[in-house]
Amino acid sequence: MRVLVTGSAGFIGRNLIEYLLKNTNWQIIGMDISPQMLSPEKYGFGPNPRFTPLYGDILDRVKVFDVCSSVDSVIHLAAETHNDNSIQDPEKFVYTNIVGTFHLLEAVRNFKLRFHHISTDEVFGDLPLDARDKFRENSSYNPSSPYSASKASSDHLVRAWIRTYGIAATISNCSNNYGPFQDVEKFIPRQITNLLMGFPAKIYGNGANVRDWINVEDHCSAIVAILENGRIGETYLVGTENEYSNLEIAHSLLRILGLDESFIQFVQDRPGHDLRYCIDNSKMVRELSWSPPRRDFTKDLDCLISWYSNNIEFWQERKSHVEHHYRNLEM
Ligand code: TDX
Repeated sequence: MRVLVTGSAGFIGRNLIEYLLKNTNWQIIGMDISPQMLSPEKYGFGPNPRFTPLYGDILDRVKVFDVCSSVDSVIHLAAETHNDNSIQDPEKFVYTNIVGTFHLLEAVRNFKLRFHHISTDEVFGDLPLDARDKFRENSSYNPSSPYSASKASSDHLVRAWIRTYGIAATISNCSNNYGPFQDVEKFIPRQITNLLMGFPAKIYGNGANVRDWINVEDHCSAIVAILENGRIGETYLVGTENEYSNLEIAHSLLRILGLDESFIQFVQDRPGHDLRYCIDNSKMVRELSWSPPRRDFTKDLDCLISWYSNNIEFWQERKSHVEHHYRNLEM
């Protein structure tokens, strides 16, 4: 099988490429807008005859059609993904996440490809902090931020293309991922790199907001399970019911690093900040026998701290840019 992965140089993309090379025999084309990621060496696992990195923007319809003409399947990861950026500058999110997905859907329809759309649990809005509710495949769409609204829109396009044009597509909505290569604008890498540099962890509001954290490798195994055995037209929710508040995570990082409370700084809250996300993954388990390994989250955080301290070249330059931006927002 020849598979196109869009957004291959992003956090989940890089981890997915590595996972696919290890766990399948597929030929993989990775398309991304990051020009420096054209060299396979940059991917951290060296050149591989089964992997071809390509430069390309999903907003370039001609390029999308050209690349899609030579593959059997598409895993669509390319997206603008950071909520805080979407609040400052929503336009890119509308174009990349909605129009970009539209271009891919048209190419998939034209070449009759198998399509898997990667989405987020945020499309369902948020859950109250004090309840045991979870998101399920039939939960109503109720996005809060420009980012989640753009992802919800892209999901609706995929559903419409399935129903109207009969494309062979599936959708997954996943919870918050953690793992190597995540950008330092996101919560866990931001706090790890702050603490490694001697700065405090920056906690929005009172830190009570809860996320359901999944190891990115488990997300990758779920994607393969859906692509191989998922029912066409279906949506699958992916998560591991690993709920922590932001403050709990910050405290775990402090404990691992042997730092005290003075390394926590509460800052201005995110406008419209979603309270809690949590996924009911029983459809994945029941239908696809998906069973991620049991993980020790504290141990995983410890490994991640080691990864960021051993891979400073991955984040150092980007960190000053990101923190400059956050300073302007007082966050
Ligand atoms: O410095 C911070 N301090 C802080 O308290 C940052 C960057 C975040 N936060 C909070 C906001 C959230 O409650 O931490 C939580 C996680 O924040 P993000 O890493 O920005 O993720 P989130 O907003 O939950 O969205 C994520 O999950 C769904 C991803 O960014 C999305 O791409 C994914 O689709």
